[in-house]
Amino acid sequence: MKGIILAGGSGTRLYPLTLVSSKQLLPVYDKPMIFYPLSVLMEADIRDILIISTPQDNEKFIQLLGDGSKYGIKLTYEIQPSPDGLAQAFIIGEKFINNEPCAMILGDNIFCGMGLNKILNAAVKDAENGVSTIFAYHVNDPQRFGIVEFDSNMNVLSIEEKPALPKSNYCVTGLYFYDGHSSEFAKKIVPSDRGELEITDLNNIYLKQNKLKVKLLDTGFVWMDTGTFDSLMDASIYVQTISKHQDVVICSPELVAFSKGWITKEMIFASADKYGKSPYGKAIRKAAEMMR
Ligand code: TTP
Repeated sequence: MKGIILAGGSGTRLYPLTLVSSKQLLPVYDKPMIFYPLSVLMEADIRDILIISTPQDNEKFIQLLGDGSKYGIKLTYEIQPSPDGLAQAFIIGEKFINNEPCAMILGDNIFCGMGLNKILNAAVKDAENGVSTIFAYHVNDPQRFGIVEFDSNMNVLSIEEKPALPKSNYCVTGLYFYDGHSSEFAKKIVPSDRGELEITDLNNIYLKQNKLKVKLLDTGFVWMDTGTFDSLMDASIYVQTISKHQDVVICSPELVAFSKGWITKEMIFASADKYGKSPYGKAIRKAAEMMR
C-alpha cells in the first residue's frame, strides 16, 4: 500500500503568511502541520510515502523530513507546478503508485480518535481487495465541501462538490483509500468549471462502479481542516489541551514509528537532541523514556 500527502495549494485564506511559507509547514501547537497527516498514514502501516508540494516549498519539506529513514519509512517528493486540483495527485504520482492500492491525505487535515488505527487498517485491507474507502464527517457549513447524499438506509447515492443546496450535512474528509485504479481513473477526469481536477469526480467514478465505501466518522473522532486562521487556532488549542491535560503526544511520527517497531529508542533520542529545548523535543524524549 502506497501513500500520498498532498501538501501544495495556494493557501490564500492564510494570506499574508502563506505568501512566504507553505501552509503545511505552519505550526499546529508544537509541531509542523505535516506531522499530523504523516502520522495518520504511518498509523495505517503505510511506509512508502510520496509528498507532493509546490515548486517553491518542495526543498523545505525535504529539509524537514529527509528520506524518511529517521521514521523508518521511505519518503519521496514530487512537485505540483500549479494547484490544478486534488485528483491531479494521482496523475503526478502515477509512477510512484504503479497501479498499486494507494491512500491520499491532505497536508492540512488532522484526524484523531481512539480506534482510528482499526478504521485505517480496515480501509487498507479493503483497498487491497479492490474496495475503496472515503470518510464522511458531520459539518454545519456543507456548501463548502464535497457532500454525500444517502438514501434512508444510509446507502450512498451521490457526492456533490460544494452544492448550493446540500443533500446532507456529511462532507467528504481529506483522507482517501483507493484500489490500484486511481491513476487510470484520475486521467479520465476533465477539469471542473473552476479549472480543477476534482476528487469528487474521482470518487463518483468509484461510486458508479459500486466500489466505494463511505465510512462515517462519528463524534468519537476529531477531524479538522486547518486551512483558515480560526481552524488553525482551534487545532492548536485542541492539541495543546490534550498534550497538557492527558500528558500524551499526539501525531508524532517518531512515536508512531517506535510503536510500530520501525525505529529504536536511540533514534527518538537522536531526534529529540536535534529539536533541542523545544517542547516537542522534550515531549518525545519523555514519552520514549516511559515506553518499554
Ligand atoms: P484547499 O484548502 O482547498 O486549498 P488551498 O490550500 O489552496 O487554500 P485556499 O483555499 O486558502 O487558497 O486545499 C486542500 C488541501 O489540498 C491543502 O492541503 C492544499 C492541497 N492542494 C494541493 O496540494 N493541490 C491542489 O491543487 C489543491 C486544490 C489543493
